[in-house]
Amino acid sequence: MHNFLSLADVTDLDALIQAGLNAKASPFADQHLGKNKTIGLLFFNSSLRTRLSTQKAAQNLGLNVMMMNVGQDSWGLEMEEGVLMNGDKAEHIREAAAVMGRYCNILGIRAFADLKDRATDYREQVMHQFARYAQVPIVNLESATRHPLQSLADCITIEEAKTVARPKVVLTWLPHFKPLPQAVANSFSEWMNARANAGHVEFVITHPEGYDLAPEFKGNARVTHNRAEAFAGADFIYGKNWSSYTHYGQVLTQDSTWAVTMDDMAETNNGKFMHCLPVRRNLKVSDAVLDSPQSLVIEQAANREWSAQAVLREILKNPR
Ligand code: AN0
Ligand code: CP
Repeated sequence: MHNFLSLADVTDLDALIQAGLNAKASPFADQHLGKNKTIGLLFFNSSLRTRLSTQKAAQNLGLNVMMMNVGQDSWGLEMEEGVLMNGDKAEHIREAAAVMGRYCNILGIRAFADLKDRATDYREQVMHQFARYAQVPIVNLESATRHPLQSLADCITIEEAKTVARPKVVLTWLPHFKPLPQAVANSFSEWMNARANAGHVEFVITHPEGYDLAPEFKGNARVTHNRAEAFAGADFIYGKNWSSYTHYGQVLTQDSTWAVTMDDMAETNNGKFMHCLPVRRNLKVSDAVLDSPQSLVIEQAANREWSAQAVLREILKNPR
């Protein structure tokens, strides 16, 4: 593996999930791989889990770690080509990425969607410009349209917690008053479609009208607006809010009946509740669900360390 930008960079998903489980069982087995190498973690946006789990994973592999909040600690970066730089951006990505590529053997980047212009967000300019100019492997720490490290942790968590061979996994939209990116839902759908195609899960998406994911992310998933039908017999309920893709970046409804409660969980097959976190309690999901033994959210977040470690290991093992 060179870059880890999306599922397309993964040649063997089963093996990558297993590598995550191996890292969890034996965190320091590959300490030599990162020795005398450096990873730079660049954040255009806030983070708790991604920042700490990726740092931890890198250290488990013997890597040195440098972190920066881009735009806050460094100069604002211009991403467009051929522009007259007389605005608020003091440095161009061409120089910034090239320079950071000299200091680091791997760069991880978090850059959320702006949710203003769909074509701009779905072009994934920040990831592509870094990949183009840094000359070192790039790891997606949540981009405009994807969060693959989260999806890998989700796959690991489902693999560990499943009680049937082919569990029913349901992605359900949750209410929120703020527009959030589609990235987590897009990626989860992309990865679960791959798991479904390989016969490992049954995958269903449920959301209110107007919240369809982009066709390339929805893939072959079954979509229903009938939430009760989706929840019936589910083994995993994966909650996430996202803003509309069709009416781009808009909040079309805040219908509180889409928040997950214990009554909803009672309709499942003693299902587990998953969420990538951060989560707003009682807005998206009740205290009772999050505090019940059915909640996997802490284990899921803990598995972010092992998903990051599996990916960094794969990159370190296969230098181009
Ligand atoms: C972000 C999102 O929805 O993409 C990050 C989730 C990991 N969440 C918020 O902005 C609350
Ligand atoms: N799930 C996740 O990526 O969390 P952070 O935004 O805190 O990194």
